[in-house]
Amino acid sequence: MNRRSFLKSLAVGVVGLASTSCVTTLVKSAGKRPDVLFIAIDDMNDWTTLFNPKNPIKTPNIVRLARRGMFFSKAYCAAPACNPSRTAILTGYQPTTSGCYDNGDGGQWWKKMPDAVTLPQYFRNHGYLAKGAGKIFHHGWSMGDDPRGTEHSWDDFQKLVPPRRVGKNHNGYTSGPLSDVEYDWGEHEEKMVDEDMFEKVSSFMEQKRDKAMFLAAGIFKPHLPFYAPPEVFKKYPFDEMQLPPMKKNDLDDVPAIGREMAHREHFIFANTTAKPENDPGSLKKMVQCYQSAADFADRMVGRLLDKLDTTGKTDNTIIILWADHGYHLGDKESCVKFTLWEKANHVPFIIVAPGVTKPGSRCDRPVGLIDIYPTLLDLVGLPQKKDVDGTSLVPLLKNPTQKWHPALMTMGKGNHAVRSDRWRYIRYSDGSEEFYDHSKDSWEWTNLAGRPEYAQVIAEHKKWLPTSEK
Ligand SMILES: [Ca+2]
Repeated sequence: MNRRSFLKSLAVGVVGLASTSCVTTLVKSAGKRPDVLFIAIDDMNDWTTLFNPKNPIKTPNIVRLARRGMFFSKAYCAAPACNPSRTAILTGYQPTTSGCYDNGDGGQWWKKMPDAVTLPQYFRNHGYLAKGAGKIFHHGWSMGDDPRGTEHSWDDFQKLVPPRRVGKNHNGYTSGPLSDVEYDWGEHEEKMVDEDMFEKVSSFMEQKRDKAMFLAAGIFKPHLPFYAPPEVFKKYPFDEMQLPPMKKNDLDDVPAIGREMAHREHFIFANTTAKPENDPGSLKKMVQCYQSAADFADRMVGRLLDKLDTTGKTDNTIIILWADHGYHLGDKESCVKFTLWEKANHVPFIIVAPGVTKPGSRCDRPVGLIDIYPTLLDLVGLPQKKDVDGTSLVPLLKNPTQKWHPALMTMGKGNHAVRSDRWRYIRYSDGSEEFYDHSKDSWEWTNLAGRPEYAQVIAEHKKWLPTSEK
């Protein structure tokens, strides 16, 4: 039995057919199938007030959304990079199934799976309109659109180019990679591209239609360049700012492949930590700009919700919000994603399903964004697509404390992390390992792999590693 069929048998065994009744209620009471508002955020980590009111990044609008439905406090991407994470969500296949592991040429999913039926495409095939704008698919090849062409996934889609600064960078670097606009950060006085996204999505909401709609809103922030309008920065006074805790020699107990992952694009960490704190190019300044860019993304979520509420369709709209992966902000000597640690993989994830989710509910079971595809089909009452890797989360929407399986993350072939309620187990392609106890080590400072007292619990986690990889 491969991992996929094992997961399926487990899901059926554990959850039975518990989901059927609530879904039927939703569909029937609606009179027609519900709309879906699908909100994607780029590179937003868990250092926000959604996870803890004491966290420094203020996300009141995402908190407001969570109050309407269920917040998954332990949600994980399939892969900590834009393209493989989004490919997994939108095709339903883990990187180990699709062979799409990274943002490079090998991640061109449409070459490996030209006939993949994407999530919006599946909705269209079943009578929905599918529209969207901004970064839904990875922006690199297609500006957020289906790289095979709009017509494969959408009735209408607005491609958008991430923000570009004309003229001098704000971070003060005049040479080297950090002088490239893609790595810039600072106050941005021009219109943000996410405002164009919002305007387009708003216009889609206003259009008259007979069919139910799958509507995708792809927010580019907080992804680099870390830009936000000046007024947002006022919420994050530089003198009151904190940096993530950083343990000296944190990587000493990390295997070589883990250190290599942490040091991908190491020039950001190396350059920013060499600058004095009050320099525009310092780590502290960069983190302030990330916070502001994440705050700006939250404002976009607020505008989308307010707009939806004006249409009168909120009660018949499933809202799903996710970020494609997390982000390191100097912790683990890293200022990017691309690692198998908690900070690069732990993401905001909320589902609001009228008639199914209880307002203000919370699920603490580890779940994967790979589960979005079957979950949405389940919620709107469409037939399941049988070959996808995830399992519907509707049973957890009904009973958030029920038994569930761990979440799986992959960074490059052969490198995986398994996250259970309490533990994170990492195994790299050379067989080296890490193991962390989240009940007392949320920043993953102490690698427990190799200690005999954990051998049995590590063995339990190993069972969830993929048994075959494309
Ligand atoms: Ca991303």
